[in-house]
Amino acid sequence: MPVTPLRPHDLRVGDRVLPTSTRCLVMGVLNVTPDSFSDGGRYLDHRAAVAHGLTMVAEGADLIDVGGESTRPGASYLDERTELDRVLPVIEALALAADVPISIDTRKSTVARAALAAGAGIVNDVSAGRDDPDLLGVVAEAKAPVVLMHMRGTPATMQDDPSYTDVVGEVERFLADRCDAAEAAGVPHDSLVVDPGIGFGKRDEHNYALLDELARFTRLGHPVLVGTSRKGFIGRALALPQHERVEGTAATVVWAVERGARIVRVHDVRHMVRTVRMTEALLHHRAEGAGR
Ligand code: PMM
Repeated sequence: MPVTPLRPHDLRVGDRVLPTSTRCLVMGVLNVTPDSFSDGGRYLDHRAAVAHGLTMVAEGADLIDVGGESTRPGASYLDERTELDRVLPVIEALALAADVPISIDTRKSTVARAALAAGAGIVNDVSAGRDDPDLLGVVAEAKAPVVLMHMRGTPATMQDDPSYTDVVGEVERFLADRCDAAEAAGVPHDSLVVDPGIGFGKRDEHNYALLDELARFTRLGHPVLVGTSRKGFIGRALALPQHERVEGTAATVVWAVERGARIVRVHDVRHMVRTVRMTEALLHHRAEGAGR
């Protein structure tokens, strides 16, 4: 039997309310790494990163996710100073110029703390508070929402032969446990977001199973965030390189929204805003027609 998605709570970010109870938000990805924003030299171009963030806002992004550490499969650990140098100038500038909340994609409490002080309003931790035991306390103190994502291992090791006996059940239990840990650290129930972590310690069959049963994660009572954008399983399905995965990404976004996703983390904001809105128009009419 298909599970009907449950309506989650909204998210309060400072004095703003993100309406996750009523629609799916689009989170624009801003990876501030040398392979994204440099002129080919060693130095990052922070201005180009800020400009790209503002373009995504103009294209309809509801929030911008700034990250300095690559979490791609096989990526190694980044030192704190380098991560701070990458993200802080961009967060400071965007917090002043953009009228949407900014999230910081980090596993480190020190980076989270500095980013929140610089104007970020949300913390996105792909380790769900496991890598750094202080991170959830920093989030609680700042009264900020936090994204708790499932990952098997670390980015350096996660694709070394991942296996599960019941991937959906295991990810569900993991997320329930991490939600309990966050609440025990003082983060309120209504500040939590859960994410099954597509591509993080998963084979293609695991990614497909998680997307198929995505609605189950809405039973945890929080907005579900999904990050499929341009990921490897789309490349393998279509035999296309990263920059040609926009249509494949759109198909996964339609699928995820129909199964209750309330935040999609995407690179191609203009296209995915339209994809989400059209999917929601279809869902709205289905709901209206239900009584016919
Ligand atoms: N994926 C990436 C990085 N951060 N955060 C969350 N919450 N969910 C994700 O799926 C996620 C993430 C890796 O993707 P990228 O390298 O294209 O940014």
